[in-house]
Formats: sequence, C-alpha cells, structure tokens
Amino acid sequence: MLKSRRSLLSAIVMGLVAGAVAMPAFAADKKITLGFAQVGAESEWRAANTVSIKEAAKAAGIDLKFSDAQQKQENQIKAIRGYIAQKVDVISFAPVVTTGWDTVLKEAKAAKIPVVLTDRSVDTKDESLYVAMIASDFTEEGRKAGKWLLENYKTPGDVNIVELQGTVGSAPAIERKKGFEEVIKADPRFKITRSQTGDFTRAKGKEVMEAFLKADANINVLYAHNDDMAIGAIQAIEAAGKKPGKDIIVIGVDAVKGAFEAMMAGKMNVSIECNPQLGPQLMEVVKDIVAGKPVPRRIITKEGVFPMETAAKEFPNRKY
Ligand code: GZL
Repeated sequence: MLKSRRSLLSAIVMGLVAGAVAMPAFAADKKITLGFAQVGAESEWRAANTVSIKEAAKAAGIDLKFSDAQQKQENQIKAIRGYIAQKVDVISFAPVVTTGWDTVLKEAKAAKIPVVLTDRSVDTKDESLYVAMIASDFTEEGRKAGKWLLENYKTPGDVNIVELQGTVGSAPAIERKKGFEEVIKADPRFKITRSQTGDFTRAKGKEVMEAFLKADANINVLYAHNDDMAIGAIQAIEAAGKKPGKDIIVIGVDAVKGAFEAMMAGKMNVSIECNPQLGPQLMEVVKDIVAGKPVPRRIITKEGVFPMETAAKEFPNRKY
C-alpha cells in the first residue's frame, strides 16, 4: 500500500514539473531587447544623444542594455560581443571611428542579430553587416560652415583659418573637413593654415587653441568640428587677450545649448546644427526590424544653421 501511494505521489510530482516546464507556447508578448554601445560622454551633443536613446527606449517599451565606451573602439567591440552573448534582439551603436568593425559585425551576423548604426558610419565592403544607418550628413554640415563663412566674412585680404578637428578617423571629423574645404576652395583668400584634433572635447579644444595662438598671432577664423571644442577654444582666445567672435570669428557644429550661450554673449558667430535626438527614429526602426518590416537603409536627420543674430530668439526652443 505504502509503495503504491509513494509511486502515485512521484507520478503527480513528475506531472506537475513536466507541466511547469512545458508552459503554453502563447506566453505574453516578448519584450524587445536592444543592446546599444555608445561612444562615450565626451560632449554636450553626446550627452543629449544618450538622453534621447534612453528616453525613447523607455517610451517604446524596449528593454535597453546600454554601455559607454569612453571613446575607445575596443570597449565598443567588447560591449557588442556582450550583447551577442546575451542574445539581444537588435544591436545598435555609434562607431567611434569608421574602420575596424568587420570582424565583430560578422559575429553579430553569424548570431543572426541585426545591427543598426546611429550617428556615425563604418567603412565596410560588406553591406549586409548592418541593416540601417540613422545619421546626419556631416559633409553637408561642413559645406554649411564654409558657405556661412564665405557669405559673412567681410574683412578684405587673406583669411587665416585654424581648424579643430574631431576624433581622428571618425566620420564627422573626416566629412566635416571635406565639406568645409570643398566650399572655401572657391575663394583663394580663405586658407586653413593650422589643423589638429581636439577629440571633440572642451579641454583638448582649449589646449590645441592655446598652441595655435602661441604659434600664430594672425588668426582670423576658428572652424571647430563641434561646439565643445569651440567653447574650450574661446577660453584660450580670451586668455590670450583677444576677443572671440570679433578678433577671431568662431564657427562650431552641433548647435548645443553651450553654443547658444556663447553666441548670446557675443563670443561665437555661428553653429551648424547636428541633431542628437535620434532615439525615437532608432526605436521605430528596431520595432520594424523585429516585426519583419522593411526599413530604409539610410535615414538622414534634418538640421539648420544658427548664426549669433538668431541665438536669443531660438534659445528658448532648444531641446538639447
Ligand atoms: C556627430 C557626433 C559628434 C558631435 C560631437 O554626429 O558624432 O560626436 O558633433 C560628438 O559633439 O562628440
């Protein structure tokens, strides 16, 4: 009797365990998981970009795994490998530089995890390594900066331009330089006499501008690939006893709050907008990919040009 009761009991327990393991296939909708490998936190633009991605993921009900690579490619690659191991549904990242991604992107492809680029591009011959890219047209941003300068610089004679480049090897640095040079070559008075990277940070921008000012007493224009380097350079210009925005024309890119504050103070002349608020577009693309819908390969963000004269009026509308 005891034996048969014991075998009945074990049968019931086994049935319960088996039932628990074989849960019905139609469990509640699975939450999309997105792995995002951010460049770092080097600038106001990047901080606003991160806020946009985190807020948009929350609003979209997407489970976001987020990493900050401190502007180091090896950290981004490590983060992407981590997302592959975690079997996220989609991987997205802003490539700190354009080269060196094929190996890790092939690993993501082998794991059947789609990849979406945001903000910056990669150099690859294998177009299948990413599904879409959501980014600005940096070459056009450089052209806009050159166009503003040719149209607004009125002092006769040669124009001596110094350039603070973004991170070496990054798409914005390569393309903003290319677009600017393409436009200013129309007028031989305009020459870039010194050009060096400030790595998109205020500190480095100030340091390099100090060196430019020590080496050359006759600088007419600063073209900085982002506002943060321009803001750092403004400090160096003032420390050298010159008036930024007057003695030296200051051109930046991004149109972040700090640039509007500098323009309202008369220390910066123009900022070319580069919109960091890519979060909502990214989440839409991620949802469409998971739903099996087609997505555009290239999504370009819309941007304007904000000269000093419009800064005070525009400032209250700024969201980053
Ligand atoms: C541009 C972005 C650049 C910004 C900088 O899309 O990659 O990186 O212009 C940022 O401010 O550091």
